[in-house]
Amino acid sequence: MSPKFDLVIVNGVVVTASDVSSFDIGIKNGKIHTLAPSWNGNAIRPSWNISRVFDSTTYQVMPGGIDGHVHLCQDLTTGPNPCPLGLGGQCADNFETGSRSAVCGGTTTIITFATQTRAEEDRSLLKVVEAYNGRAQATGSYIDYAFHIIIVRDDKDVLETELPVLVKKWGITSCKLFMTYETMRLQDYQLLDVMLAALKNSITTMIHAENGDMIEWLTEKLESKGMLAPHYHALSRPPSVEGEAANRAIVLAELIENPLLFVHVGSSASANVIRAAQTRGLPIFAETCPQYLNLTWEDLKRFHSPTCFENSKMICSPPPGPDSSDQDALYLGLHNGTFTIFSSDHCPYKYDDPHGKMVGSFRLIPNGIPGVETRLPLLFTRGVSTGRITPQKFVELASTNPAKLYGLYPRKGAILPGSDADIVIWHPEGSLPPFKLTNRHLHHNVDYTPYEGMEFDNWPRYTIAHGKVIWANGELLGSLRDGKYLRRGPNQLGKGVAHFKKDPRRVAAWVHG
Ligand code: DUC
Ligand code: ZN
Ligand code: ZN
Repeated sequence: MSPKFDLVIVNGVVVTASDVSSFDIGIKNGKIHTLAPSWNGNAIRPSWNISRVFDSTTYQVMPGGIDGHVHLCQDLTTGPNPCPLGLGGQCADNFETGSRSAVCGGTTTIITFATQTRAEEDRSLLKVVEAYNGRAQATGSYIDYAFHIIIVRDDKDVLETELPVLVKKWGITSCKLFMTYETMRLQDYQLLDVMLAALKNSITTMIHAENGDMIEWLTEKLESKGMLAPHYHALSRPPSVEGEAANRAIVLAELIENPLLFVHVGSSASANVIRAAQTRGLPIFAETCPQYLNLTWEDLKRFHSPTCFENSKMICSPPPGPDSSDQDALYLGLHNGTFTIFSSDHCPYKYDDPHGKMVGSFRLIPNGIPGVETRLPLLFTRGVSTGRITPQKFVELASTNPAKLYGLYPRKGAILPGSDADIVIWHPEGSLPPFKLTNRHLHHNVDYTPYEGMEFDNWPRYTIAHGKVIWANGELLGSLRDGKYLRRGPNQLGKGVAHFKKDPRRVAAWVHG
């Protein structure tokens, strides 16, 4: 006799990162307890003792989405001299509204950022994390959450004493470093210092790779010509800005054998550099995001006029590519493994708000767009339904690889006995009439979506977290007490093969001694 299951999903087309096949899933105490090939068509195994049954015949059943790049409650003015260059503004979502939006788009785990600033009171990374955790606890969260730490200073004592505590006490095993933004960027010397400290603690380095000097130089040139409208933001950051920084970051990381994750890769210039490094066996990982597959410079100009600032709704950094050729290259990168993960980079600012996007010049417009809720439906509609990527690849990019990269697998990102029962169930193919998205459909605290008017052919019908149905047929059923803080382990995706053949002319392996 089986144990008494709290919930059983029968006859689902279970999609994992490797397989598509019909299974029954038995859930008990928030975990997947039993997984068995579907039994006899529609019938339920007589031996199964069941409280509640979900018949998912012809529904695709996947591990819940894991969004490894979400900004909530984040301080975006950075320190004593607030930086005007694209970092002002107030984060519009907190853990309540951000996690709510995530659930309604099929995501069951979010990793958000705790941000150090250059202010003296932010020297301590531990204090920064405590403060951010306080913000999460202030509202609660509908789904499980974790933190990356953003490091903008290279205080040796802090790195030496606090990184081990971040790992052991908090399970924070990833940090983000910036190569641009005056108040956040680290110079090459500092990047090497922080990367080495991260490596010693098995912390994955995430890198925002844009050349800050090129951006500042181009911005000043545009300003001197009176080219201030939002869409000039893209001209201040042509693809070579990303390509140069990506190449430099790889050279720095290779010198000290540090694995790197490139976040929000937006151009083929950068993707090609990353691909070449991966081909050499280096442990280089990459993330791309919906905006780079679905928006172009044309979208940045959609509402262009000398006074109309609506184009600021599309502004993020790096900007999307000039035309669809970059999108094709990025889809290829999803398909061929250049990209390890697909995240939203949900960075929410309101448009019509004193702390929002409606400000006077592209230099001042906060960089970032919302997308935690649309991430999975966009990739499903534009990637899976069109056949550009397989359903298995979808799961790999949106759930399984984020779990492995960020040390959560197989608790998360898997449909396996013992995994958390975090599951997303889609509408059966063709059963949801295609519809045009409007911001009213969404559950974030932002007054627009960059994907307004885009057509979708599927959307998560059910989201299940810890075995509880928290989103069903357009209704939010969860509670803010459902989500718990997640301590994470190290990167589970390996260290590449290049280190087996280190060349002392390129690699300073002795620095580890
Ligand atoms: N980097 C991000 O990761 N998000 C938005 C803005 C930025 O520069
Ligand atoms: Zn960034
Ligand atoms: Zn981001």
